[in-house]
Amino acid sequence: PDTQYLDLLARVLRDGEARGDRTGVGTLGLFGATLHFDLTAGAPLLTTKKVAWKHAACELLWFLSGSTNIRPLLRHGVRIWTAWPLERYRRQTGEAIDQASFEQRVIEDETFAVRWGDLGPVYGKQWRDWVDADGHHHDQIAALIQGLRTRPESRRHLLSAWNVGELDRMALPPCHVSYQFHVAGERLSCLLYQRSADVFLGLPFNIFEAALLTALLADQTGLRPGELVWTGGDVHLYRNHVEQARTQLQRTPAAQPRLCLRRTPATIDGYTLDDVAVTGYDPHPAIKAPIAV
Ligand code: THF
Repeated sequence: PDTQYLDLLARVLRDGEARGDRTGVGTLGLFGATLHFDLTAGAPLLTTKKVAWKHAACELLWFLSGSTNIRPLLRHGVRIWTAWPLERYRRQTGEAIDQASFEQRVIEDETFAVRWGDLGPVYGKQWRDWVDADGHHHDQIAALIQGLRTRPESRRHLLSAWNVGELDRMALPPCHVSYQFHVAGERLSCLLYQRSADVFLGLPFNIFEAALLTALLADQTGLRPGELVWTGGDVHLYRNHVEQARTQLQRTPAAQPRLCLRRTPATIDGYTLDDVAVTGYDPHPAIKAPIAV
């Protein structure tokens, strides 16, 4: 998996167009890229830098739980979504609180968490409880599993987070916009369309999580993971990640790890972090990089 990723990273560095962006950091970017990962060969988890795969798995299970509040993530020590609520808190209260104190308050004070820890109707809400114009509630994940079981040949196995009428209430409009699944024989494949990809920080997480989602759905439907096709729209490297990217590009990939599930619960809601296992993961050291908000 590293080779495909590193090729893309190198291409962004070489051909990427310098652009300004919403965050003010500046990026090198290109438009349109596709990567293919053979899930039968193992987990698409990078070895050229250590990826916090447990944090990524935690985020995916959090999406599946339907939550849109950072509190459950923080309880697991996952801080990847704190930046957005923290910025809003500082802006609206004028208080110069540091990240750790803000996170502590979200963890300890439920009222505070409800008021300040929510991201609006982001992934979890749209995946599990999309409300339509008639007030009907749609659980896309339940429908997806039902569809995979009863009509595997369908071309409509879709999961979408792009709820147009609710975009302005989201802390951030969805980056991984849609997932399409495809059954061929006993194999379940996934095509993820991502409108915007932070190649250095977000993409390694996004790829692993799509593979995990595919593994969970396959586990629930008696199938086995096949292929992951990833397509990015605006694929960019933040200016302040360029040195880190060069460091990573000099590294030699190690053996590909494997992803397995320790247990098959009765429903998709039964998985916990302990059920997700990655074996044979012996990566190069982590490479730190700041997140653009
Ligand atoms: N915004 C931006 N600018 N980039 C993103 O990747 C991104 N996301 C999510 C929403 N907005 C985004 C948030 N996902 C990390 C990883 C994923 C994120 C945000 C941050 C991160 O900092 N990773 C570090 C540390 C991980 C850890 O230890 O928990 C890393 O080194 O991988 C893309 O979906």
